[in-house]
Amino acid sequence: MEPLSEPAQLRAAAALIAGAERLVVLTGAGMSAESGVPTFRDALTGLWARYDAQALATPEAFEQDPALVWGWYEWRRELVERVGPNAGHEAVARRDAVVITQNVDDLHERAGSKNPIHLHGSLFTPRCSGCGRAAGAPAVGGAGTEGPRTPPSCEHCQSLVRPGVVWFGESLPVDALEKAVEAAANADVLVTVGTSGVVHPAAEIPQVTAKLGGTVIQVNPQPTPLDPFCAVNLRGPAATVLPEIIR
Ligand code: BJW
Ligand code: ZN
Repeated sequence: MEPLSEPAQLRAAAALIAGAERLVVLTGAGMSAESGVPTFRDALTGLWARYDAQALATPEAFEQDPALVWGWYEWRRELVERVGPNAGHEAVARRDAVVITQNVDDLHERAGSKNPIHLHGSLFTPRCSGCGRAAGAPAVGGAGTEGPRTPPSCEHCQSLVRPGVVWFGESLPVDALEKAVEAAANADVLVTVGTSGVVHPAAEIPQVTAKLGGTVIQVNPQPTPLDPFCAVNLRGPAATVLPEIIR
């Protein structure tokens, strides 16, 4: 079959989404890029340019240097608080869809999506690294400064408070993963947006839909390992493409 032209691909995706009865949207860091949140695998800027995000997002990094890791997450939380959802988040929120996100920001919620499934946790739910109790939401705002910051201690057991995110080697929250897989299995259309598709098990979610006969549409300026599972690959940015295909 001749590859469809770009406008034809956009029209095809829009028609598939308009006709979907059970629509799922799976998002990654590229979804929030145009809001001003750096993607995970982009070179970090400023002070953090010396660090590899993949090396900071581990339990071992927190054990070795809790202030470095806590400072990085506090800097990111404050950055997210200063920005807002983009036209892509808003387009997603206008449709009745199950939103599954790998992002630890809250931009889907702030755009109006109801109960997005957070596979990798949140910047806003710190917890004790010892007893696991919720540590209370961090104070809104902050200096926006870069650099190490000593994490608070748990008021029950004095262990250090850690970010409420899922690091490499840690299990995803069971209920979130179960809900995500169930939604993907039942979806007639799944739109995957702004994820490099290299982190598992999240990367397997589009395959669940494709293998069970659903249609997968991808929105990403770059090719990814998910390309072969996608009926339509739209090579563009989320904030431009999503409003064109979700009407
Ligand atoms: C745009 C755009 C625009 C730019 N518009 N698009 C099977 C095979 C191999 C390995 C494993 C496996 N199963 C488990 C593993 C180990 C590991 C893993 O996957 N490793 C691989 C990297 C090799 N997985 C785990 O450890 C997971 N746990 C687990 O499986 O437990 C059981 C187990 C443990 C050990 C062994 C086996 C089993 C946990 C994974 C947790 C991931 N956590 C992080 C950090 C969260 C906190 C934080 O944010 O700091 O989650 S890592 C990081 O990657 C973050 C992201 O959510 C995640 C995915 O990244 P994402 O969203 O795709 O972002 P990028 O930056 O990679 O890509 C951005 C994309 O956007 C690009 O494609 C751009 O082109 C695009 N883009 N601008 C649209 N405007
Ligand atoms: Zn504790």
